[in-house]
Amino acid sequence: VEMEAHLRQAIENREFTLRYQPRVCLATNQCTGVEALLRWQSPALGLVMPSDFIPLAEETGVIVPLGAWVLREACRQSAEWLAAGGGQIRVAVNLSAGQFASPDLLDHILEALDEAHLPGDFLELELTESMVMRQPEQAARWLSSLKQTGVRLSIDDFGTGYSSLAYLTRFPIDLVKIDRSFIRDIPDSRGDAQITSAVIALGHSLGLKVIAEGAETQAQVDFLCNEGCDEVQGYFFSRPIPASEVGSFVSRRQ
Ligand code: G
Ligand code: G
Ligand code: MN
Ligand code: NA
Repeated sequence: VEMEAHLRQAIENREFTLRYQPRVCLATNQCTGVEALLRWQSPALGLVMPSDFIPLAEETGVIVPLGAWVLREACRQSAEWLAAGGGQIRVAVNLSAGQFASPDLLDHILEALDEAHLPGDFLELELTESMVMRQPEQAARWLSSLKQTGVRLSIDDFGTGYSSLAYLTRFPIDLVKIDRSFIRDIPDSRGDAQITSAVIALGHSLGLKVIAEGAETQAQVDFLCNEGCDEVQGYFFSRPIPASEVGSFVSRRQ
């Protein structure tokens, strides 16, 4: 109960910040984008990680205004990088189920892009399989409306959910992100290596870009590179970093 009260106040009190984790293209070695990851610096509770407050934000409905703030802040920041001439990097924002179910989502996206004067294709929305598979017909309509704003759509944590493959062709998805649980034990785990190779091939055969999450070692990156994975996001390249450090990460790789 106490945490809920803090959470409600926290948006107004500007206690949230975003960290950005770079993604690297394996073919060019360049940074193609970053994923925005929310942090709550609470005066009362200290630094709170999303796993400790997103579920509560979902339960209480705070996720809708909080998610709107994340969209606005990520778009504002992305437009700033663009204006600074730091290269064409896209910002990816995680959506949660409560936001995806909210009729206000489309307006929040349009407002965030508009306010930042950011073209839609610099924003990517990360969805999960379970979010879209709960009501597939409705999700299909909703996703095509979102798509018309020019944003990219990706499936996060791919392989951990329903893994119904039908939706990959029925929905206007641009990318899949292989969940880091599959990457962790490659190349040693033959099973995980085979799954990863199969997801890369499947994604490509459907015309999707494939991103691997959570690569921490050179051996993992080498394996992914050999398998033709498009991009990697993981500690091997960078942990999530403050906005102020993104420019130099990007320029070091140009
Ligand atoms: O770095 P990490 O602990 O940030 O993130 C943990 C999880 O929290 C991730 O799986 C991510 O999906 C989720 N998360 C991070 N930022 C956001 C956000 O802005 N919105 C939502 N809905 N989830 C987020
Ligand atoms: O949205 P998603 O569930 O994919 O969130 C990404 C999460 O994965 C964040 O918590 C982020 O900090 C974490 N992460 C990103 N790269 C790595 C990595 O290389 N290793 C580990 N252990 N975690 C990672
Ligand atoms: Mn994500
Ligand atoms: Na993930």
